[in-house]
Amino acid sequence: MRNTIVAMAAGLAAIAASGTAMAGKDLDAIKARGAVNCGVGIGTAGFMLADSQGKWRGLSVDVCRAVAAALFGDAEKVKYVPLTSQQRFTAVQSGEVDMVMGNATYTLTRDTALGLDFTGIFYYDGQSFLVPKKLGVKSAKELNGATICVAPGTTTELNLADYFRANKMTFKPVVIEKVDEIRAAFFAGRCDVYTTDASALAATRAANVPPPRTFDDFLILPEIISKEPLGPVVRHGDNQFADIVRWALYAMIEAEEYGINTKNVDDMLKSDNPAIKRILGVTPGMGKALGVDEKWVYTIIKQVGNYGESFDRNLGPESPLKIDRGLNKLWTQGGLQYAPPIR
Ligand SMILES: N[C@@H](CCC(=O)N[C@@H](CS)C(=O)NCC(=O)O)C(=O)O
Repeated sequence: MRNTIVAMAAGLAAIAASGTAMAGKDLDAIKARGAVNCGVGIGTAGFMLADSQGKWRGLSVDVCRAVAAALFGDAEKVKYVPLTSQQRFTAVQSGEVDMVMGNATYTLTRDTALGLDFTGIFYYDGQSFLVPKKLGVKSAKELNGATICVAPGTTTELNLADYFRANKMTFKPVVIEKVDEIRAAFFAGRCDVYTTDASALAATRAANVPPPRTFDDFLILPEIISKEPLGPVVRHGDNQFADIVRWALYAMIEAEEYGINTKNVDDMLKSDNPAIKRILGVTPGMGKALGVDEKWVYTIIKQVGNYGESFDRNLGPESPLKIDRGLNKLWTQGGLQYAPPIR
């Protein structure tokens, strides 16, 4: 017993002296494996979608890639595991995946009772409703008695019940686990309405409408009935891995704030700005504190891009979705995206 205590004290002293974070067993396993196992959705344009070559793309995918860039210097060192809304938290609890980028809403019960940790908010979302225009509905308040398609194990399902109860309306749920089957059911008219996060509705409307119908045959109702702050999820218990996931996302946001992007990151290495020098590891210290290479942010930006670049490419003007930055603008532009300082 006494020896154990002495050994523990020595270990803690060594960690304090080195000034680096303590590696936990999840991080050790990830390093030994040489890749991050990242849980994603089945396929939603702009967030997580495998192209015809099997390459995953999207804003959520880019956060997995940023973590791999920080850890391994290589954004390609990710194994993607497609999961349904029902499977995603069990998969991280059991260790099947190291993290989940499954458009999971950060809530108290998920962050506590499920044994998980949310490490930030990569997209400020809210729940809405998608309807065919021919339904003739302009507001969610006109949905009394509607048949509504919804995924199980989601905040969506709970908010839907709350909203209809609060507005003294009834609905008939059609609960379907796989997102592609939900979309098929909705487009086949098995439900009048599809409800989920507004961003996923925009993706469905832009990328999944079966011809001959088009984007213009559908409408997203104006009501946003909930807060859906979407965050990366890790298992509770390995603080250093959680820190890496947390700061990989913050690095993307911080780089946008400082105007560091994929195209100029090499020139930025010559910047005189002390903050930029710290962020890019020209002035060392940040990498050591996080337990990764000093060039971790440089690598993220070089290989993945900053938050705004990823948003524009996947969800914004350069994508078919054309989603407005809205709440996801930087705080300097009136939005909520705000990274604590890298210092
Ligand atoms: N944000 C909500 C709902 C998120 C959710 O599960 N959505 C699923 C079903 S629409 C999804 O995005 N899946 C994406 C996919 O599988 O591609 C939550 O965390 O419960």
